[in-house]
Order: sequence, then structure tokens, then C-alpha cells
Amino acid sequence: MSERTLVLVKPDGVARGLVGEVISRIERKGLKLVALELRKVTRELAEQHYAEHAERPFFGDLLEFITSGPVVAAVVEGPRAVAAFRQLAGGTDPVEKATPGTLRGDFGLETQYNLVHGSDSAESAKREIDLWFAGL
Ligand code: RTP
Ligand code: MG
Repeated sequence: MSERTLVLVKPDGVARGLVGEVISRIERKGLKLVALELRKVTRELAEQHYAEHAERPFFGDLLEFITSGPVVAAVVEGPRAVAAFRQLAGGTDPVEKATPGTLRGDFGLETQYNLVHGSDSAESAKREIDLWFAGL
């Protein structure tokens, strides 16, 4: 059974030239790209995307960061795609949680600048894909 997930290469990943690395790992894992686009993120889109964190102390910084430069947005498909990409990404804190061999573990140092986003459930994926790629 195939499912879809929304992947973002965040502004830090794009600025550091890690788009190819992220795409390459997605493809080598066996997942398939069904949409891929470089996007400037508006504040409105950022607020909707991260709505679940609206009450968190880091929300303002998170919005500043995610709108600070272009992101690469992708829809990725395959068996257990949500969990499979979260495995490739590694834990949210690139040092304390992500292990070497993961994107965050290999390339990240700080929780805010953790390179990639991946939907955290099939329900989140559906909501986020509708938000970023309406009609896909
Ligand atoms: P994401 O949604 O971006 O894929 O990351 P995630 O599921 O691993 O982590 P989540 O808890 O959803 O947090 C969303 C993003 O907010 C930033 N963050 N900063 N300063 C902090 O304590 C803090 N905590 C989270 C990170 O950029 C995180 O990816
Ligand atoms: Mg999350």
C-alpha cells in the first residue's frame, strides 16, 4: 500500500546546497517524487503549515526562518512514505536526537536549522499536500 508525504528542504538546506543530497537520499531509498518545486514561502502559508505550533515559544522564530528564503517542496510517494522519510530525516534536534546517517544527523547542528521537514502522519500529509499542492 502506497502513501504520500510532504517533504520540504528548508531555507538552510537550500542555501547550503543540500537539495541534491536530500533528493538523492529520497530516490536511493526507493521513494518516488510526484511533485517538486522551488518556492518562496509567504507568511500566510508558513502560519498554516505550522499551525499546530502556534502557541509554542519558538513559533515566531520558526515563521521568520521558514520565510527567510526559498524552500524546495516535494510530494514523495511509496510504501510507508511518511515513516520512511522521517527515518531519512532523523530526529528534530540534529545533535541530541538525529543519529549519524540521517540528513539532520549528518548535516545539522541546531534544532531550528534542521534542514528538512517531513509530514508526521498520513493525516498531516494529506492536510499539508492540499495546502502546498492544491489539486494534486
Ligand atoms: P518538522 O515539522 O519541521 O518536520 O520538524 P519535526 O516534526 O521534527 O519537529 P516539530 O516538533 O514539528 O517542530 C517543527 C520545527 O520547529 C522548529 N523547532 N524549534 N527551538 C525549538 O525548541 C524548536 N523546536 C522545534 C524546528 O525547525 C522543527 O523542525
Ligand atoms: Mg513536525
